[in-house]
Amino acid sequence: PFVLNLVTHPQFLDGSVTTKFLDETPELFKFIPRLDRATKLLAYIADVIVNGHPEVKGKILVEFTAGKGGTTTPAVPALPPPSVKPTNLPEGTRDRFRKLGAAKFAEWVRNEKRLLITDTTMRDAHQSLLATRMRTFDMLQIAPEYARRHTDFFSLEMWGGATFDTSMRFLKESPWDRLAELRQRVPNILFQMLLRAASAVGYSNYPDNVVKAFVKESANAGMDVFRIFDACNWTPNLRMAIEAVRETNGLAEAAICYTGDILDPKRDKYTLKYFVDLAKELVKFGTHFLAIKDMAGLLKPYAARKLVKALREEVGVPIHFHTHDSAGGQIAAYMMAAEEGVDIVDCAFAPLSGVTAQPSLNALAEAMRFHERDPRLSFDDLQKTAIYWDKVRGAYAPFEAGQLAASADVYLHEMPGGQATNLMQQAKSLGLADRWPDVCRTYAAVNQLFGDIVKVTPTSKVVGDMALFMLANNLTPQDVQNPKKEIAFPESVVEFFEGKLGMPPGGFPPELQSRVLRGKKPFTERAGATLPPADFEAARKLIEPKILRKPTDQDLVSYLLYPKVFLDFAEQQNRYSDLSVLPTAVFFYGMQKGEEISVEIEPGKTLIVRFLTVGEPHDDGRRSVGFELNGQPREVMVEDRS
Ligand code: BTN
Ligand code: 3PY
Ligand code: ZN
Repeated sequence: PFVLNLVTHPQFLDGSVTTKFLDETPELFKFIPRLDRATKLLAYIADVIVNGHPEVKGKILVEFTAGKGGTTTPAVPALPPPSVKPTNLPEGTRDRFRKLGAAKFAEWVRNEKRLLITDTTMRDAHQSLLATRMRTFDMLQIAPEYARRHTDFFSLEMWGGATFDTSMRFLKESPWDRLAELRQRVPNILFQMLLRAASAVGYSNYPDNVVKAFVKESANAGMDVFRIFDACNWTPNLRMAIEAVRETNGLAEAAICYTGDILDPKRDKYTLKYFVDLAKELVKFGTHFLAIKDMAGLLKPYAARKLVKALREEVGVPIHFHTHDSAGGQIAAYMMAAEEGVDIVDCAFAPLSGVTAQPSLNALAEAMRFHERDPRLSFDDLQKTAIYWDKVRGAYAPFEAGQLAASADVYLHEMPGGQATNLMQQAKSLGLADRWPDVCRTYAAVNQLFGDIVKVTPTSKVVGDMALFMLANNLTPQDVQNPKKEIAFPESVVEFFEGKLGMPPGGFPPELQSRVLRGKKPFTERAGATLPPADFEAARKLIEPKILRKPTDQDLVSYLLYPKVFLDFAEQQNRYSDLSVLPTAVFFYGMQKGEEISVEIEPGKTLIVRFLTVGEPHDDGRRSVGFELNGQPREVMVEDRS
């Protein structure tokens, strides 16, 4: 069943093929087998069985239980319930928002006595603890339970930030499908995402029309609350993004990114006044809600009290406080903030909470019980969901950060919680894994070299890249400043000093800037307004033959944000079909001999897959892998690259 790509090519079909076409369209000769989904999935599973998954190679699932046929089966959570449209669900915040509209809904939030809670488990928590590797599969299983049990939550943060590219890059699954599938199962609770202002969900500023298209597609796909931050707290970028969200029917929640220490009289760059003035600007730009984004967990309890009190006096919109528990004391910050009238706080379910992630939702709900701001969440309901997440975490052991406990070190390096595990993976890939303490120290030194900046994606990545670069090349801070030393700065560092990520408070340190730029002219205005707008129609034509189907608007946006990541992902999708339907243990570890799984490839269409055996290598280096598919024997040939 191999079909020559030419005859299915859109330009062939519409008759616009010329002889030059063959030369200009090399993808015609990448033969993607036209197979059915079952065969494609078996090919994937067989490949992982023979070669292992590159990301977890050498690791096996620790926990095994006795399985069928006297063999062992990985202890994976139960299969998802059939995807039926939920009915008779309790009313949640999304229903209320839709009924009231943005202004009245914000008023309702302001008038709530209860401290409201956002659950970050499906975004920030796994980004911060498991290098962003949580798969859609594990979210979908519990999603219907959320729609029934957790309708008192303010929102679920389940999208955006680093989860957009990593889902395609590492998990080979579509972020858009994740959003749609979750939306279908949870129609009643607000969904929330993290939007990096002019960087959308990327690592550098994009032309405005790309950011606008991304926001529009996200809102169309069911996103409600857009938490918008700029990595330099730069208001022109924040304003553009707030306006983009206000053009949709979503809620804009612009953020002040907290850094420094407002209680420390010696740190006078990021003062209480700085943050309050910034917040007032955001309200002027029309943000519906205000977020305090404490991405590194530096807003200590008494500082939180002081900041929330001051903001409460100066701004009328609801205030939503986000922190990371890296040092271990942040539940106290939430309680202080609650006393001063903060409206909403971000927590993660206990099994995915603490350390570089958010404070524990289960703990906070109990800490506040019987207080006048008691969130009034059912203990039992919270425990049931916690038990589920506890099982899920086990399958991701290879992605654990390595930081087992909270550490006050964060007050020195100020690294965002969402960056820690990802930077650790980056360090590992450069062979610097055992030098983690040096990575942290160098990270702090780079921050000083750069003028004490706000460190959050993408500026935090610039600092991280520079720190790894210095370690890999044995460069000291003195070397970096030494005009006699020739240094080829990493690309991201050059972009930062060009002003392509916005303007840091107080500007760039001039000497280092000219050293990095070597005569290159920095941006004097917003990069997004200066860059040539993306040509959507040209991009559409370009990618259609590469992805072998008509691009959707979502495809187009993915491509414009991440050209290579998207095309690689589309290729994998054509080769293996939608891999998000596989249980996580199977996706990463393959199957055990004799193990049987059922895979729902679409509602009502289920495959029963049983793995039998792997054959000896043939002369051509391939092995045959034997399965039973819905009771029928099936054999798959796989190249042994192990
Ligand atoms: C990566 O690219 O590092 C992770 C992607 C996973 C690739 C899977 S693993 C099994 C199968 N065989 C391949 O060569 N690619 C896919
Ligand atoms: C992200 O941008 O992904 C973040 O989590 C920043 O805190
Ligand atoms: Zn965060």
